Amino acid sequence: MYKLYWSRRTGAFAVDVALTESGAVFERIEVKRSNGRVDDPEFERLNPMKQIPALVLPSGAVITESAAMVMTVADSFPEARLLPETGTDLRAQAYRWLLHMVVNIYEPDLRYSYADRYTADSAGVAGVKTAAAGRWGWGFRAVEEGLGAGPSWYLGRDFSVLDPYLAMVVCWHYDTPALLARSPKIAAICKRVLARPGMPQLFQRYGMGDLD
Ligand SMILES: N[C@@H](CCC(=O)N[C@@H](CS)C(=O)NCC(=O)O)C(=O)O
Repeated sequence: MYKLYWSRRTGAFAVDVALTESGAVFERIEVKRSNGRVDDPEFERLNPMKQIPALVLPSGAVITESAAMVMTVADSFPEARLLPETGTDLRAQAYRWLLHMVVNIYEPDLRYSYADRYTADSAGVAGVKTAAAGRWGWGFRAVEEGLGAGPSWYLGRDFSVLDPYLAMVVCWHYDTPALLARSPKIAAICKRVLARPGMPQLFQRYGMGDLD
C-alpha cells in the first residue's frame, strides 16, 4: 500500500490524482503545518527536508519531489497510460514540460510564498517577491505558447500526469482568474481536468476550487 503525506494546496494534489487515476490502493496521511510551514515532528523524521508531499512506496522507500512521485506512479501502473510510451518523442516532451513546471513555475511560486528564505536582507523580501511573480508569469507564458493550436490535453490527444500538475500550479497562482483569462489553452485543460470523474471532490479536499 502507498502512503501519501499530504496537506491542502500542496504538490500532493498531483500525486493524489496520479494514484487515483491509476487505481492504486493508498492511504492519505495529513501533515500538520502552522503558518504554511511544516510543523509535524513525525513527518520531519520521515522527510528531513520538511517538504510536502512525501510518498512511501509499498516497499517502504520514501520518495520526495512531486514530479518524481507522479513519474514513479505512472511507471508502476503502465496500464493507466499516465505518460506516453517510453523512448518516444512524446515521452521526451513529457519530461521536458514536467521539469519546466517544476523549475519555472513551482519554484517561483515557492520564492513568492517564502520570499524571506531567498534573501539574507530583510529589506530585500519585497523585491524577491516581485521578481518571483514576474518569473512565475514567464513560466506560464511558455506553457501557453508551447501548447500550440488548442490541444485537448497538455501532450495533445491523451490525458497524462502533466494535466493535473498544470491545473495544480494554476490554482496556486496569486491571481488565478487573471492567469486563466490571458491563457485560454491552459484554461481549457484545467476545465477538462476538473471534469474528470472524482476530480471536483479532490480539488475540494485540497482547497483548490478557483478554476471556473
Ligand atoms: N520541489 C518540491 C517542493 C516541495 C515544497 O516546497 N512543498 C511545499 C508545499 S507546496 C512545502 O512543503 N512547504 C512547507 C515549507 O517549506 O515549510 C516538490 O515538488 O515536491
